[in-house]
Amino acid sequence: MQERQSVLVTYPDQFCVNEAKGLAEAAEYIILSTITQRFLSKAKYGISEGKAEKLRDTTEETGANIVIFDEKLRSTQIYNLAKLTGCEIIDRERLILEIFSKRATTTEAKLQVELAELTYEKPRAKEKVRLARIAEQPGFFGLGKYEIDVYNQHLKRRISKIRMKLKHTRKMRELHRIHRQKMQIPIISLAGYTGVGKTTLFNKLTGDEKEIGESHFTTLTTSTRLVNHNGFKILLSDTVGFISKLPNYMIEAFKSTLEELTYANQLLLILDVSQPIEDISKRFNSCIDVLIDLGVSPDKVFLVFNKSDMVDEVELKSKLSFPGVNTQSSVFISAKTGFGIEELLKRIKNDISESTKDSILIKKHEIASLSTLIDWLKSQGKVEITKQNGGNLMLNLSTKSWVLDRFSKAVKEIREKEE
Ligand SMILES: Nc1nc2c(ncn2[C@@H]2O[C@H](COP(=O)(O)OP(=O)(O)OP(=O)(O)O)[C@@H](O)[C@H]2O)c(=O)[nH]1
Ligand SMILES: [Mg+2]
Repeated sequence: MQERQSVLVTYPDQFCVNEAKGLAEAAEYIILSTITQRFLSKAKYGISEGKAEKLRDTTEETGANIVIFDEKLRSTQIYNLAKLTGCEIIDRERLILEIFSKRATTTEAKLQVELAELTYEKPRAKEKVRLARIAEQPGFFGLGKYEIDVYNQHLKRRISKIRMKLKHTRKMRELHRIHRQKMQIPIISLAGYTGVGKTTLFNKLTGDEKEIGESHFTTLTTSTRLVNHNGFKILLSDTVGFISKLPNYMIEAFKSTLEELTYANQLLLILDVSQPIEDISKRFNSCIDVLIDLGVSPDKVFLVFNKSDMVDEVELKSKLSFPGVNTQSSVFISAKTGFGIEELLKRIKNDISESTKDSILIKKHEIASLSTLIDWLKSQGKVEITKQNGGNLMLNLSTKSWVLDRFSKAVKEIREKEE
């Protein structure tokens, strides 16, 4: 396919080169050559003028007609690069959007991708129209006859329409979630970088046959299934994968999908142990950043080192020594061969059933809406209730950590609704 032949521009760092190549391949581009530079944020071309000339020469020599630029570019920079090289320019965000768009299968995922695409487009629209006017070839960026306000109006209307539709799917998710919470079973979510094996593990534990894939972003929607392991029941959720430097508006667009993570009683953060330790460490940090952004408490995170079958025992141990890792809360597994799965389930069970103590004050007017949950709490552990002056209740609890977590969330939700 002649038209997908590209030259990649990225940072001189193996992690960045590998990641960008992975993304480009997932979007079905063939990379003919790679050019690197330490800074990709120069005003005119992103890269320096000298490098830009080298890029032009390389595209000519290789016959590539696409440049993949592993950073966010402004429209003027895209325009300048396109003019210099005669190639189509795809920046990092555009590349991720292309993959998302290829992978989206459900209605919700399609809407989320379209919202991300329009949000990408919005700040660029004005500049594009200006450039279209001064461009030598009319219709550059396909915008020639559009007037700025007409185009902006169109974008705005479409964005608000999609937001409305997503609100509806979010409501549906909320109903499902309330239903799941009523089942009084702990919820465990799988999170992690794209391609680390979340869906493979999900399939292994649930017996499901969800699509797994070698390239990035195979899963774009969350699915939840019941796992019954010798009477120990959990609800397991598989989620969309992360990538470094994921722009905020993309997280925003996928919020209702990612929001599921904040309702989990425990989060299994999956890492790919077959990668170099520097890469594992970088991916670990970018996942933790996204989780913190979403409001997930780091003490709920349990680390799972997957793909152990690809690494020997001595090397495995050495993969643990990067900052931020709590080796107590981690386990080695292979979702493919089943190695370590029993141990993982045992650890989940122990962690989730660990007994915790806490005191929670319930205000008088909250008692009615919480009475069913208080009854459930009593059935799950020790609850001492002291009535205070004014009719408030002080609950002294000693119960499983996930039960306490579920109860605290219900109290928080009631309080947020009141505000
Ligand atoms: N050798 C080996 N390969 C694995 C293991 N687990 C997963 N894989 C492979 O890793 C690739 C990615 O697996 P997925 O389960 O699709 O990864 P994912 O985390 O769900 O990826 P996204 O949906 O893109 O976020 C596939 O080619 C799997 O066969 C494992 O334990 N060992
Ligand atoms: Mg997946």
